[in-house]
Amino acid sequence: MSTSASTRADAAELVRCAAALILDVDGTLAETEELHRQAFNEAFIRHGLAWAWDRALYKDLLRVTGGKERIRAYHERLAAAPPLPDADIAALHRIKTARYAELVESGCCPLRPGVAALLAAAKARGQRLAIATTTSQGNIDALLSRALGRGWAADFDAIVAGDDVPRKKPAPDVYLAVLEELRLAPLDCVAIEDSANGLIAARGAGIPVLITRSMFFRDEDFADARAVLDDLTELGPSEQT
Ligand code: XBP
Ligand code: MG
Repeated sequence: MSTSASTRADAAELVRCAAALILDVDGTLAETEELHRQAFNEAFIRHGLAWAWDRALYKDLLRVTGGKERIRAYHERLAAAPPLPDADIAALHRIKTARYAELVESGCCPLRPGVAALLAAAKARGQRLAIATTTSQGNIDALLSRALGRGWAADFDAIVAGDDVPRKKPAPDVYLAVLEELRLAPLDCVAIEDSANGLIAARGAGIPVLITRSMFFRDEDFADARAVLDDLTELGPSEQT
């Protein structure tokens, strides 16, 4: 998809004028979903389940945010499956999370193009940074410690994960919690997202949204976003210093 010069300019202006950038993680900072998928599949094998999520199925399952919720939703689709108690889902998800951390720590999942430059430019401009994600605090730390170094969290004023709030995206809870921690109004911020569920969550909190299209969500409906880019390098040279 080719992004027009005016969309790129609008996106750059939106980012430059914000007091805070609130960043999604999966799909936005890095293309992590393939690693999540691999970790789910390895957890199923280790748990003795003959389940295998291929890319097409996973794309569909990604409509359900949250790993535990996604496992539950898949199980409910299977007509004659034996019961799967919550404790089994929690155990499966623990195996998945441990495997995901190993995969991320191997260094195979770099930040997406333009992300490091955007973080550096925001810091240089004195903008505040925050994270609003569905995944866990442990997964955020595994990814960003590898990508940005152990002290990465010092640059972020709020880090809110899915299990920190009552409802995961597309509910606005993570974004509302971030706004409260930052003590900023929604229109003073920009949310950077890659999915329709993330867009709905941020818009539900009243925050303007910049979309960076990711592998699994390229063709979603982003009509409610202020701007849609292919990746964050399209913000232009001021973000690339
Ligand atoms: C990301 C997710 C997450 C990951 C898995 O959504 O939906 O569920 O796929 O994470 P978003 P966990 O990028 O919109 O925040 O297994 O840790 O839940
Ligand atoms: Mg995402």
